[in-house]
Amino acid sequence: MDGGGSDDGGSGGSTTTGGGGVVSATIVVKRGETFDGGGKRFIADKDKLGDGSQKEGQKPVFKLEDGAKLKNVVLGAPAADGIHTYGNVTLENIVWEDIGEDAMTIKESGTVVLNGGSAKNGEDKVFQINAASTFRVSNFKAENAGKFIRQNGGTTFKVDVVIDRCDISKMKESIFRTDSSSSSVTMTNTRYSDIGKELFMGVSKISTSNNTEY
Ligand code: ADA
Ligand code: CA
Ligand code: CA
Repeated sequence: MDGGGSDDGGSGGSTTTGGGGVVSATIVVKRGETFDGGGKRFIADKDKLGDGSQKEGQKPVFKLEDGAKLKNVVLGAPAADGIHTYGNVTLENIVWEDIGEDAMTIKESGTVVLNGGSAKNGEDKVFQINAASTFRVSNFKAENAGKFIRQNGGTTFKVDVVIDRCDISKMKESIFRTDSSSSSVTMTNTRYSDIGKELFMGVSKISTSNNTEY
C-alpha cells in the first residue's frame, strides 16, 4: 500500500485518512492539512526509506510541513527515520512500537506540539532537535532508549523543551541533553524511572515541579 488515502476537500484545511501498511515513499503532510492515520500501523519499506538501524541518512515515514497536523498513527518496525517536522506542527496520539534511527526530528525552526502516544525500544535518541525551536510533549510514555530528547550535538541554538504529564523510563543517559547554554527545560507532573546518568545533561535553565521518581 502507498499509505495515501482520501481527502475530504473541506474548507479551512483538509483531512486525509491514511491506509496504513508499507510506506515506500515519505508521506508529506502540507500546511493546513491533517493526516489522520485512524490508528492504523505504518511500516517503512526498508529498501526505500531505511531499515531503522543506527545508520544516518534514512528517510522519514512522515514529513510534516509548516502548519501540518498528524494524528492517530502507529509506526511499526522498521520505522526508518520516523517523523520529520518543518516549522509549526501538531501531533496527536502517535505510537512508535519500535523506534527507528530516532523517532522524530525537528528539522526546521518552529513550535512542535506532541500530545499523547508512546515510543519504545530505541538504541539512542527518541526525539532529535536539529533547529532552534520549542518542543512541547505531553501525555506521552517513553521507555527504553538512550535519551528522551537530544539537541543535535555541538549546536548552540536555543531550544525550549516543555514536558508535562509524561512517563519516561529506562533511558541509558538522560531525559534532555544539550550542548547549548541558551536552551531550557520545564518538566511538570511527570513520572520517571531508571534514568542512567542525569535527568538533564548540559542544560543550564531547568524548571521542575510535581514530578515523581518511581
Ligand atoms: C546524529 C548526527 C547528526 C544528525 C542526527 C539526526 O546526531 O551526528 O548529523 O544526522 O544524528 O538527525 O539523526
Ligand atoms: Ca541520528
Ligand atoms: Ca535521525
